[in-house]
Amino acid sequence: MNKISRRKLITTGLAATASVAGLTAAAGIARRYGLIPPDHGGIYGAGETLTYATQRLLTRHSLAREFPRSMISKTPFANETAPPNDAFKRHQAASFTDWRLSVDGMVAQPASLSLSDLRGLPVHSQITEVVCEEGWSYIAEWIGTPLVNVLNAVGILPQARYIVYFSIQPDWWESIDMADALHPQTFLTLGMNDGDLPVSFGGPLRLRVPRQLGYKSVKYITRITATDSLKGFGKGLGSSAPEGGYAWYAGI
Ligand SMILES: Nc1nc2c(c(=O)[nH]1)N[C@H]1C(S)=C(S)[C@@H](COP(=O)(O)O)O[C@H]1N2
Ligand SMILES: [Mo]
Repeated sequence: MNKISRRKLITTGLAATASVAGLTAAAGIARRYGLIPPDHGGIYGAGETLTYATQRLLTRHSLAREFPRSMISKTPFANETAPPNDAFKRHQAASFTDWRLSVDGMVAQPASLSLSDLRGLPVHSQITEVVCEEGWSYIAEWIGTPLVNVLNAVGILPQARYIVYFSIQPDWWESIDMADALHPQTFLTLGMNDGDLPVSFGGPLRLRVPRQLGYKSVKYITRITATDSLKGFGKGLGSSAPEGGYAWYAGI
């Protein structure tokens, strides 16, 4: 890309970013974005391409806002309160001892990790906000291991461009690009506010992606896979969100 077109891209993108902030405040961003197929430039709407590209040019390494402990929400809103299905209930009855996270795809060493395997990795915490596309949000402390630790442990291959992640709830699956997958705030989350992660908030295992809207933080994670293309997953739009009319990229 030459200098002028690059500058133009950044400037136009900044305007797009400003309007994205406004739309977030109006809690309509995801719907207004519509479909953003992640891996085919030709299908992107022009504005959506600019926004995603500019986010990645300017804020690839930016951090989601972290809050002081005093701002942790006293009554966080759990979007999901019932155990999701019978398979889940069986795991719950066994205190999640049989819960496994399969890690496969473009990795040198596919793995099947128990919760205690994950607890053996370096544990970090962050106080960040869950922002639902419907307009509500809450702040909590999330405790877990950065996803990058697992990706390093299994030897992520350089061709990998996306991490796709799946819930025990078959309708819930998402994907993120490597900028988010390797980002230090993207956590495989096992704890919340100094306790185990409650079922209502996605326990025993949730992927927290605090730089994006709440729906990217999928609960009850059982599998992650590394891939260079999202074509083979679902309808090929990158996740369940665009299949339901929401944006694949939901940066906040
Ligand atoms: N498996 C699963 N993950 C999910 C959801 C869900 O229903 N099932 N809801 C999503 C949506 S739309 C939001 S806004 C957040 C809500 O997180 P909370 O329940 O902690 O408030 O979880 C996301 N992850
Ligand atoms: Mo949501």
